[in-house]
Amino acid sequence: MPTLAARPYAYAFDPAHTAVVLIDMQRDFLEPGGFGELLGNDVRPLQAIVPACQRLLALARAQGMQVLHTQEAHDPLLADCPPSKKARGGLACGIGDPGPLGRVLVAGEPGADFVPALKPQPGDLVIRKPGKGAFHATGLDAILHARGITHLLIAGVTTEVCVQTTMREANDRGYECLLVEDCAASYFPAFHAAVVEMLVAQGGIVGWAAPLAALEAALLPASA
Ligand code: C5J
Repeated sequence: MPTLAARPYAYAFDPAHTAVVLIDMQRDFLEPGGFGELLGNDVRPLQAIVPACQRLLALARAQGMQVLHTQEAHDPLLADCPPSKKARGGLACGIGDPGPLGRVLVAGEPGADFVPALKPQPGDLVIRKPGKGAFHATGLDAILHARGITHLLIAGVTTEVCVQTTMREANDRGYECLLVEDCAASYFPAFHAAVVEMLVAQGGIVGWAAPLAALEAALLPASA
């Protein structure tokens, strides 16, 4: 069974029972004019992880691991968007409003789509989610159970919001989770670093963390 050097200790996983979960790599979070920038953020730290995420997905597909993308987006009527979420931030152009990338965070709009370099490919799964955690109000748990997935390699944006929330939800449901730390990013690099520390603290209270190179070394020993 592949075992990779991780924190707080080695992480063993069977690729046949492992999914790579790529969180919310959407134009609304990574591109100028999207929800992230409308909230006042600099999107460049998120754009910087795209090449590493491409490598992660290529590795996963080559090893026969399930790839799963999440997408934070609401239905056009915002029936799945709590008024509290829409109101948060007091934005002049917020969720559901017409913005530079179409209606903000609405399914089917340009901003809700994945960045071109990380579009889902045949065989990948896509989970649309209305919340920050990918298990909230979705069929994700049932889908993973049906495929016999027990281990999750988690990546995407943002580390302290949707990535961390999803990893905590998964941990509570019994999944063995590893954050691929250089395939995740925050608008606030200090938040990213702090989250990595808190996930692996106390003996891995939420799970493991390792860089992509450690995963590559475990799966492609010649690259080590
Ligand atoms: C946020 C996310 N930050 N994908 N969403 O609203 O982290």
